[in-house]
Parts: sequence; C-alpha cells; structure tokens
Amino acid sequence: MIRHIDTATIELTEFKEKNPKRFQELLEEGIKIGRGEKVKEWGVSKTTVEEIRKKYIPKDPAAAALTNAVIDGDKEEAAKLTQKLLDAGKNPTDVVVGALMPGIQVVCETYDMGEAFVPEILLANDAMVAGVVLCQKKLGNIPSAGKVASLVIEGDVHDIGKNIVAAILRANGFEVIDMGRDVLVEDVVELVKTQKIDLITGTSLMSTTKEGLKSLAESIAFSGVPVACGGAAVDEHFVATFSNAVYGKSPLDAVKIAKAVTSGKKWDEIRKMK
Ligand code: B12
Repeated sequence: MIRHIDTATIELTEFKEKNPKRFQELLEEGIKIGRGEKVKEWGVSKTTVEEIRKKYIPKDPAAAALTNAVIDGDKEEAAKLTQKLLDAGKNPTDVVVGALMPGIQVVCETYDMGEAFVPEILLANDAMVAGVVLCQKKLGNIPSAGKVASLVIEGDVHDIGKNIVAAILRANGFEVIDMGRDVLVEDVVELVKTQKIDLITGTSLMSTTKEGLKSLAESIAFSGVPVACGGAAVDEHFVATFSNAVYGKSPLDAVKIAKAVTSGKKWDEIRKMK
C-alpha cells in the first residue's frame, strides 16, 4: 500500500514507464470515477483483513500462535509463547523477525484500513516488546560487535520500527544506545562528541519529519559517524541526496550496514550495497 505522496510519485512514474498501457487504462478509469460514471468491477480492489493475516501469519503453528498473541495485544500470552519457542531452542532473532514482527505488521496495516484503532496498536506493541525483552535476555552478555545509537527523529513519535531495529541489532551483538523518539539533532551531535559511536540509525515515518534525517546527517558529518536511515517516509532516492547516510529497508539491513561499518568497509561501497 502507498502511504506517502513523494514515494507514490516515484512509484507512479516507474509504473508508467514499465506498463504504459495499464497506466493509461487506470488514468481513464480515474477520470470516469471522477465524473461519477461506472467502471468495470476489476478496476476496484480492496484488501481484506483476512488477506493481510494470510500474508504475515507464519506457517509454523507455534510461531503463528505467538503472532496471534501480538495481534490480540495479549502481553502475558506473548511472553509465555516467546519463552516456549526459546526453550525449544529457537534462535532469538528468528523469533523476533519471524513471529513477533509479523504481528505488529498485521495490526498496523489493519489500522491503515480503518479496521483497527490506536489502543490496539499500543497493546500489540506492548505484547511485541514483552517477547523482544525475553529474546534479548536469552542472548545474555555477548562481546560487543560495535556501538550503535538508535533514534526516531525530532517531531516524530512513531517508535515501533525503531524498537525492532534496536532489538535486532542487540540480538546480533551490537551495543545499542536507545535515544528514544522525537530526538533533537543537537542531542545526537552531543552524543557523537562525547562517545565513540560506530553508527547512528535514524527513523522517520512522516513526510514532515524526514528532512530532519538529512539535517541530522549533515550536522554530524564532522564526526565521520555514518547514519543509516529507515522508516516508511524515506527511500533510497531521498537518502541518496545526503552524503554520510545510507538507506535501509528492514532491521536486517541495519545489521548488514552496522557489520559493514565496523568491519572497516569503505563508506562508498556501503552506500552501494543492496
Ligand atoms: C502506529 C502508527 C501511529 C501510532 C504510533 C505509536 C508508536 N509508538 O509508534 C500513533 C497512533 C501514536 C500515531 C500517531 C500519529 N500518526 Co501515525 N501511524 C501509525 C501507522 C499505522 C503504523 C506505523 C508503524 O508502526 N508501522 C510498523 C513498523 C514496524 O514499521 P516502520 O516503523 O516502518 O519500521 C519498519 C521499517 O521501516 C524498518 N525501519 C524502521 N526504522 C529503520 C531504521 C533503519 C536504519 C533501517 C535500516 C530500517 C528501519 O524496520 C521496521 C520493521 O520492519 C502508520 C501507517 C502505516 N501503516 O505505516 C501511521 C502514519 C505513519 N501516521 C501518520 C500520522 C499523520 C500520524 C499523526 C500525525 C496523526 C495525528 N493526526 O495525530 C500522529 C503523529 C504524531 C507525531 N508527532 O509523530 C501518517 C504519516 C503520513 C505522512 N505522509 O507523513 C501515517 C503514514 C498514516 C497515514 N496513512 O496517514 N501513529
């Protein structure tokens, strides 16, 4: 689903180039709809809650039960089922990526359709966090692979994705300073001046806050600390417009970038990584 006008513009332009005939058809249908005329049934499609669940709920029944506990916002059940998977020898990162994350994804997409509400998102987030905490505990004290600071940029409170990124980085041995949400650029500048940080991860979910990531990258360029940028408001085209930053789509991209940075890979090569 397209949620941001600037990403939508890029996607539409690409779609027009790839499939000009279908683009023209859709354009004509849009004009007809605007005039109040009837269009063919196939021109209208609506994703259902069932389709969303089918897309994300894992096949494995034990993992699916945990995903459902997150969807239901049942914190106790999520903790119990996470522990059960860990006791059965499941890898903590796999539990986060394969069972906890899909749950929050279902609730967020259902919310987008108007079929779920804010309290449901918040309860699902709490249930997911209850599981994430146990996964982190399972990993125990492992030698630090590097130090990453994770934040949601100024003006933005959407921290669910950032929390997942931080959890996955920790699960992969990185020490993470969680700076929270609505974080001021000057606080990050202060941090890189006072501590040795290998990488910053910045998240933005709104078109009104994404420029903040650019300003963050530019403001800490003096320190040489790179910024990995993610979240639904940004894409690789936007992040390519600032120098010491690289775009990542998933939490595992954040791990890939952090590993590349700490292994001394050249920054230019990291920016070209797919
Ligand atoms: C949940 C939600 C909320 C919750 C946030 C709760 C919380 N603690 O986070 C609440 C209800 C509080 C909320 C409030 C608002 N929201 Co809201 N919200 C959403 C919603 C439904 C889901 C976002 C989400 O959590 N997605 C799930 C997570 C897991 O995904 P993610 O954050 O993208 O992260 C993933 C990846 O991007 C990646 N990732 C994330 N960060 C990083 C970083 C790096 C380095 C890497 C590599 C990867 C990476 O990993 C994650 C896991 O896969 C979206 C719509 C949507 N479906 O996206 C709207 C949405 C983001 N909200 C929106 C708006 C407008 C608002 C409000 C302004 C509404 C209002 N009028 O009050 C306020 C904002 C207040 C503020 N100042 O921030 C708009 C933004 C529109 C725009 N174009 O800017 C959206 C898109 C809804 C819409 N369709 O209009 N919201």
